[in-house]
Amino acid sequence: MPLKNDRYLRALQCQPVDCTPIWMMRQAGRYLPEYRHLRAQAGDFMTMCKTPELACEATLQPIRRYDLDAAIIFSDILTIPDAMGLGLYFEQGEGPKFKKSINDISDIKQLAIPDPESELGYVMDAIRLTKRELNGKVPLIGFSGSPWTLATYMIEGGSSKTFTKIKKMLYSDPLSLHLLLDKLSDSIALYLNAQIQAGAQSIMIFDSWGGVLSHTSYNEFSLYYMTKIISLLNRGKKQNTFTPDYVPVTLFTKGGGLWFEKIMSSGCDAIGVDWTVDLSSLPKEKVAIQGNLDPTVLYGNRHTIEESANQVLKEYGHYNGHIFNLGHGINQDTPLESVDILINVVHQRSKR
Ligand code: 1CP
Repeated sequence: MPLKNDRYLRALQCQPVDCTPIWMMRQAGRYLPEYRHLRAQAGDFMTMCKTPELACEATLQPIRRYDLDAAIIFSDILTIPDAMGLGLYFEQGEGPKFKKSINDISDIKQLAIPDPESELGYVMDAIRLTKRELNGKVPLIGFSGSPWTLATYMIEGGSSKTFTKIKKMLYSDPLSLHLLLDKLSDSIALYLNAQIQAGAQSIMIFDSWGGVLSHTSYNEFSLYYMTKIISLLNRGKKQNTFTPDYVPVTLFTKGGGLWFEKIMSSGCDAIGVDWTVDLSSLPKEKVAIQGNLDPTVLYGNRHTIEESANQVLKEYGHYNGHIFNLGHGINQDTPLESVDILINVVHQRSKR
């Protein structure tokens, strides 16, 4: 069915838009009372991910409440390691954890590449259902974590602040780490192509922890594999005019602002940037740019939110190819009205 609102897809192709599109990373989540209610009914987070009706409902919640220009399928980046047999679970008030973690080459050799339609079929079912329910209101984004970011959770056994175990492997046994990243890249390419096949209209790769690498390790252990994945995706053909069926890829390395030029060489269509980057310093209209308001600005009053959003628009708003977003996920204690204020100011002040 034709899209009623395609400004997000147009901006991703650096085509002119009526105003700047906006969506927010983690827009489906705990800051929404209706999400907390749904989550309490479901019992646990993975039940939500694995039940297409619940995942669809969580995806639609922010779209009903706010004038957002894109929906992102409700799921998690850790579905792949879970399907590889590591046993993902969440403990009350804590981050993700794995029952089994990856310690050495023998653990890595045992990992199988999941078949997306059977082992991760719940994600494809959620995409198909959500596409039907959206009925063309806004485009649907599919996503995956980057190989490096998934490997951090698999080797650390969960979230980390220091990344000691994976860095120990990187410097003492790099060949083993490369084997893991290679298997993850194959798994991710299959997974993302299945999401495209199921109806995802754009793809986002979250390299949330790429920024903890040195600049040389970033090339070798993160960007290299994301580039490979991008080359394997069935995106269709990009043309000089807006192509509604083309599936653009956004690459987001948190903390990767200094590496913008080399991220461009990955072949991605858009680059996500965090709030440390001055958008006016970036190359113009060569690749689309997603970002980059500090999510904590949303704790400020109306004036602060409007001025901060305006600053971002001043830095890049005159060029084609800007998707307004936060520089990272929205915080769970964000006031609901702040989100409305932000969306309205972005749409109004960016009118062409
Ligand atoms: O208690 C709960 O209800 C769980 C909280 C939660 C939610 C709402 C988790 C656990 N994941 C999600 C959904 C989610 N995760 C989405 C849904 C779509 C949307 O954006 O609205 C997406 C895209 C993700 C992606 C994700 N998961 C990332 C990449 C983006 C980022 O923020 O950097 C990462 C790193 C994860 C791992 C993860 N899953 C959940 C949490 C709390 C975390 C972060 C843990 C950590 O900080 O290490």
